[in-house]
Amino acid sequence: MKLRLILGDQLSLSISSLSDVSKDDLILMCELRQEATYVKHHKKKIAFVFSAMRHFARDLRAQGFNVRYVAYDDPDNSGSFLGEVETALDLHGCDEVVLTKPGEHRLLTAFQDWPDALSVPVALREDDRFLCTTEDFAQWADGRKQLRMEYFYREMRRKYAILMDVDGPVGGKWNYDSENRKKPEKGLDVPDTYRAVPDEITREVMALVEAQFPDHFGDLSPFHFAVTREQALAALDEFIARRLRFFGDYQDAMIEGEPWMYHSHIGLYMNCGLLNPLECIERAEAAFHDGAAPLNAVEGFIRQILGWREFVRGIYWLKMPDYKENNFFDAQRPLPSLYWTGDTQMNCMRQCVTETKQNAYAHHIQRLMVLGNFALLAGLDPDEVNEWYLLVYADAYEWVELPNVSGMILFADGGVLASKPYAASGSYINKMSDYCGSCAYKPTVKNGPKACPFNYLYWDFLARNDGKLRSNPRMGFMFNSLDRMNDEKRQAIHDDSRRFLKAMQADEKV
Ligand code: FAD
Ligand code: DLZ
Ligand code: SF4
Repeated sequence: MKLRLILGDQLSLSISSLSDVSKDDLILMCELRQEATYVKHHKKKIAFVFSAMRHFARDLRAQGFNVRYVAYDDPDNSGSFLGEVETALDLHGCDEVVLTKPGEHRLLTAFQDWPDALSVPVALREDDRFLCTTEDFAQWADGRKQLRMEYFYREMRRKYAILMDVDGPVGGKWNYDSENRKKPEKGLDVPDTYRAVPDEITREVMALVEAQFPDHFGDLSPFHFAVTREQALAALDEFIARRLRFFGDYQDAMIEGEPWMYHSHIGLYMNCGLLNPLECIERAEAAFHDGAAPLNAVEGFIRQILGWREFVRGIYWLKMPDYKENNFFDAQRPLPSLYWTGDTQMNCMRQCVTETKQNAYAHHIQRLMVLGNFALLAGLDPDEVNEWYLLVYADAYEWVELPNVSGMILFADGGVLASKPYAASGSYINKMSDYCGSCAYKPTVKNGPKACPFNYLYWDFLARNDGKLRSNPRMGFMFNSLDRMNDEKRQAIHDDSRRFLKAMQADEKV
């Protein structure tokens, strides 16, 4: 009889730890203080994970499996994986522990010590729910001077024969990003996100979360995430039917009051195991072949999953644990309170923080070009920014969060993931959103109290990091512009930035 441990983001029947499961084995699942509080996750994220875990356990039992499910408020709950495995071994006398490798390095190192700590053998299996193994990624990366997603993605397209013709990529191009920058239009009719009705299990979990985690960030209600595989598949189908066709056009667009836009909102389901990445890709590809969605939308969507998702995971496991220590710009400023309260005059930041608080979700361009861009320009401490991103989003696990934050937004890894920092001034946000119209600041004003802070902070960021960025060939154009500025202009940028950052650190409403 084997003890098979299933973690909260391993809710897949096809997971390697269950590949040879028998009805005599014991499947262990546990809601843990350690996992719910090592960062203070958003209330919706905890409710989502616990409810999805409880539904998964229910479905396993319905199929005749033995499940030991330890609820959060069980008086004997030890609060840790090791404690729960030891208790289960004592009570049930299993002769081996089987589990799939976790998605976070801190747990992998802890699990690797288990053979010494436990009296039975421990089988730690690969997580084969991803499309590129960590070994294959390491092999691909080996000997390359630069790791670039685009080249990795092309190999993945070939390997899985996705959107391929006999002589190359369908449509003749690998990447249709240049067609995916449509500005938001007034009166755009954006379909609502998928909304599941909470059942009794979810309602019980919500009461538990409210009682046990009252001081955690975020709104618990309304709760409408899918918590079963059937619901997650329905959410995927709804995306394919109603939003995929515009996914490409409006991929970078932001509209006030439209948190969901034409994105898929399935990342949290893939990351916890309710959906399999290949099935999501194949459904999108089928929609293209059926004429239900254009190539720029389908290729763009598939690139996010087959390209970016696999690429960031590869980088995480290739570079950890050192990756977490990276701080290329030596950024030290503490995370300002506006990331928790949304209390700021910058309308873009207010909208994105408020929506994050309400939904445990923000779409990619909000995470990257608003919240992330500000963190980069303001020189926020990578540890604090990473902690924030890891706890506020329902889809956040370190393997995917850390490379996006330290690599993509903060350039804290010095260019492992991206070839240059994604820094931008207010004109980018003004172009891609309608946020600036109702902002206290003006995106067209460059200096002074009415100027958009992104404008002067952008140049201040370049000036501050001149020594680290000037030699980057992709930054030459920007430094040429900086060099053409006269002393008066440079001084105004410097003074505005110091005034703004000082006020922000003093917790004034900036
Ligand atoms: P869509 O826009 O519909 O995209 C489809 C899918 O592609 C996503 O569900 C996701 O699985 C994948 N994808 C897209 N972009 C990325 C990316 N950059 N990295 C990895 N996968 C990607 N994604 C997470 O899953 N967890 C995180 O903790 C997370 N943190 C992020 C932090 C920052 C600073 C940034 C810039 C991005 C982060 N992302 C993260 C990536 C991306 O923003 C989310 O995957 C996406 O917003 C989830 O919403 P969606 O399902 O509607 O995605
Ligand atoms: C995110 C999360 C939370 C909030 N709670 C639990 C839990 O109580 N029990 C559990 O097994 N998993 C939980 N998870 C998911 C884990 O944190 C996740 O498995 C690791 O971070 C590895 O990716
Ligand atoms: Fe954001 Fe600047 Fe636009 Fe205000 S003016 S919404 S701060 S980009």
